[in-house]
Amino acid sequence: MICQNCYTLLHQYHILMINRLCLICLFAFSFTINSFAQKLPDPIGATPNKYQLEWQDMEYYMFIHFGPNTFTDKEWGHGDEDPKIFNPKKLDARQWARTAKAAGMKAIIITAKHHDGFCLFPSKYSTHTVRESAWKDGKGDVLKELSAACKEYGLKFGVYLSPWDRNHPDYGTPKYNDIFAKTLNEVHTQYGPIFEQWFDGAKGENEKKQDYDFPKFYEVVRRNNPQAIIFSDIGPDARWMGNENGIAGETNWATLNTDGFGVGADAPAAKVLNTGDEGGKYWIPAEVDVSIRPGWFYSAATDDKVKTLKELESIYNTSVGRNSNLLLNVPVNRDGLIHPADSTRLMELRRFLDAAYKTNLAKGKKVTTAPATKAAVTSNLTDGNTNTAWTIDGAGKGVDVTIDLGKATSFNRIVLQEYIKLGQRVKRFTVTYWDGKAYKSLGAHTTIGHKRILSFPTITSSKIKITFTETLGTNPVLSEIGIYKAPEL
Ligand code: FUL
Ligand code: CA
Repeated sequence: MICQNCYTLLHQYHILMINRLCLICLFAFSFTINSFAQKLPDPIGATPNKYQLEWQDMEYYMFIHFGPNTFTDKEWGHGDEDPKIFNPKKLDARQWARTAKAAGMKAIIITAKHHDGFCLFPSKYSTHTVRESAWKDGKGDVLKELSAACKEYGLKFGVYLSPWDRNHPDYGTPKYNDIFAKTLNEVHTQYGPIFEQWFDGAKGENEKKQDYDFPKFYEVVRRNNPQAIIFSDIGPDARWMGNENGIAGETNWATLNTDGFGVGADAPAAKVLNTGDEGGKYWIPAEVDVSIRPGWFYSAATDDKVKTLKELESIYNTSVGRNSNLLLNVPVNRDGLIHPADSTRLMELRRFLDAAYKTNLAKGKKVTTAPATKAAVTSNLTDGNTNTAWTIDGAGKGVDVTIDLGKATSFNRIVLQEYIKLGQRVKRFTVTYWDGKAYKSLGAHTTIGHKRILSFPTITSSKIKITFTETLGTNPVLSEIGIYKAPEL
């Protein structure tokens, strides 16, 4: 027999011992983990904030140009078009969202207001909107329908608004900045959450002068949607990459010096936007905006000019594969639908990308480095997890990373990713492959950043070696290396 008091004491003693044991186990366990864990260097220079990090992981999303231009076959409306012409009788925003989702895109950004001033929502600050159009007897609201459709399909929603406005009577007067800020505020309070605010820097020649109050505009966005990435020629969160052909610089730094520069005519040279600034003061990664057709707006005349799968894959490589996000424009037609010519091509691209990147031939394969690093750490390079990284202590003075595929293997793509949370470092690297007798060149390359895709004709080899010849500050910090065999096009 044991009395109740003794029993309770004994019981408490047991719990105490169990807790102790657990603590000891936990300590031993974390020690084991820590001894394998990679010690990572301090960040270098400008680094992404958490919203930029999430945004860079999105990689690929849809742009939609839609408005009176769709009904007039114009690219730049004059702002004097009769709003009644806007009448997309079969408009189905769910079809757009369904298409984007099936295409593997992560979001949709729509032209809430293009240069002609027409608002795809019934703005209180304009008389040139869907409310004045023939569509749904003026009761329609494209932003409302699209933001709901995006939520339904698990896509993020973003908006393009052109500061340049060829319709608004106050454009060119100090009053306009306030009007534009209020218009923005309507969009950001009624249709959020908004993941990206796209500010277009374009403006025609010999147009009314207007000094934009961008700090005021940014404040509206930050106040209502603090997570939103603000895009313009120079950021502050994401930048234009200098052309509309889908081709980011082969060298592309996510860092840029923007002090003293502005949007539009005051922006840095297109060449600079294309490559970023090595060691630049701010983290402002590039976004590649390009249209699937020759124009930004739909025209029946371009139904047979939708970019080919080969062209789209090339754009994917020169955007996502060059440290940029890809914002692919798919213009909606006069019915208010995505045309089958475009959606067919989007699905072809999806199927291609899925096939190409389904199997990482390097996954779990043996990686060795010179100088040597612990096997437990090099495995971080091929574990399929971008949150685990590899590096070598010390300044970047030539590091080799060799992936042994174990047997002769055919491949035509190599994908490299830097652990950009700690900044962008890689400046130069070369790739070689073992042909059975010697290492042969797969070229000399420059930056990596979030993602770099190297595309080359299929080779068969059992080993590839990547030599980092120049990095900023310390040795490279990489999160993943992938080797793939894409279908031939
Ligand atoms: C440009 C505009 O002028 C085009 O019409 C289009 O909207 C494109 C995305 O940006 O600056
Ligand atoms: Ca990893």
